[in-house]
Amino acid sequence: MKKALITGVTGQDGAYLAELLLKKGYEVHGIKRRSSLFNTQRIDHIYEDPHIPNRHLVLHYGDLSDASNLIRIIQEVQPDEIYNLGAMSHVKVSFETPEYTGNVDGLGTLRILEAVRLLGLTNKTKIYQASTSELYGLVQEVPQKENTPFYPRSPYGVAKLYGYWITVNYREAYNMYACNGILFNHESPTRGETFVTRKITRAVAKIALGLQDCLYIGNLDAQRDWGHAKDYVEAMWLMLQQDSPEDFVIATGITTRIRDFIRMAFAEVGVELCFEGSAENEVGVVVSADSQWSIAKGKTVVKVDPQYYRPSEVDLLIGDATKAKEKLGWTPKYSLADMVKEMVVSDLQLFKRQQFLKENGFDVRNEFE
Ligand code: NDP
Ligand code: GDR
Repeated sequence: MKKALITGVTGQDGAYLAELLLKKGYEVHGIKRRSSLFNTQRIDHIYEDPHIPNRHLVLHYGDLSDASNLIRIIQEVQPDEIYNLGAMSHVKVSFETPEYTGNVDGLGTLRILEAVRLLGLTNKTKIYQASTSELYGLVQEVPQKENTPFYPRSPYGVAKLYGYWITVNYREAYNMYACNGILFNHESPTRGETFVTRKITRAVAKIALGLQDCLYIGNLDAQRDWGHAKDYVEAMWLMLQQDSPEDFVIATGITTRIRDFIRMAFAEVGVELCFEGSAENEVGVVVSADSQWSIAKGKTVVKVDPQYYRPSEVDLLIGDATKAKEKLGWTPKYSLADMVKEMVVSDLQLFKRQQFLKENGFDVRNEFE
């Protein structure tokens, strides 16, 4: 039985990847952080009680800022594959916590590589590094591919640039099987609530149910190449099943503006939106609405709030995944429309449940907000 170790197993991708690897018959080990409240909601459905013998999913407390902890876990597990997905992954937040982000996202990657090297596992353990389209930053070329020059635009992007190059360096210097997946944005119903897609689908659901008035949003003009996390974790696994390690772009090749994602999400509840005004004064107004929901024609349901702007922005991402298609046989299965529908339906369900519980006298403050 192959053993995999996933850092960031409690995150969006970690949870989908753990599920995939369990299905493939792996023994999966995950590193989770200690937190004052439970943080394992995304993997609760695959969790196994520690009293069960021969468990397939084993969780270890750890942190990418703690080298001795990582060395101990890797020594104990002796993994065949490590997926380094742990990170402070929010671009806007990285401007507020730049040093921490550098430590975890940049040096954290080095700590994993160095642990494998020091433990003499370079011939056994393959390493996947979660690199990102944020490396491209200021547009140099579109669509972006493996050899497009990097120009990161945030402390997050710069930290990930270190992670990218240290992975390449360990591969070349020590002949390790280490590779970078340069993944473009990917989303799902379990996407973190403060990333723009999930923020939008949650707001659409709450507005439709009469639980929220308005969606406050930042830059409406940014363009992103959005795929589905389920498709993208498949690509991570494929990258570690090759004869030799290489870096791959994973993307859909289609880019969409934030304002169009908003339109698509509102359309899922039968609302047609038009945008009026410009820049900081732009608003989204209801042109027509399905009478099933609490949304009135003429109502302003989207407002720009400059507090969500970034000090420096990545304007346009669109990826060329031809290499992944040719060498890994990877293509995305989900369309953006499928994904938007799935996310809105899932958030509607979540908040209908909240509404039902509230109406029946239960306190749901910590459960959904
Ligand atoms: P999430 O933010 O959903 O998950 C991040 C994970 O990292 C969580 O499990 C989090 O733990 C964990 N983590 C955070 N800080 C530390 C730390 N100091 N030590 C150990 N673990 C830590 O991100 P995604 O699942 O979306 O992304 C996975 C990886 O892929 C990240 O590295 C991200 O930067 C990268 N990436 C993501 C893309 C995307 O569009 N989703 C695109 C390209 C790259 P906790 O649950 O406790 O917060
Ligand atoms: P991104 O994702 O920065 O691309 O990083 P995010 O969803 O946060 O932003 C995408 C774009 O939307 C614009 N935007 C807003 N973003 C947020 N979060 N909140 C808002 O209110 C808002 N309004 C407009 C942003 O300015 C940006 O242009 C994600 C993360 O998963 C990274 O970890 C990963 O590496 C990259 O994707 C690829």
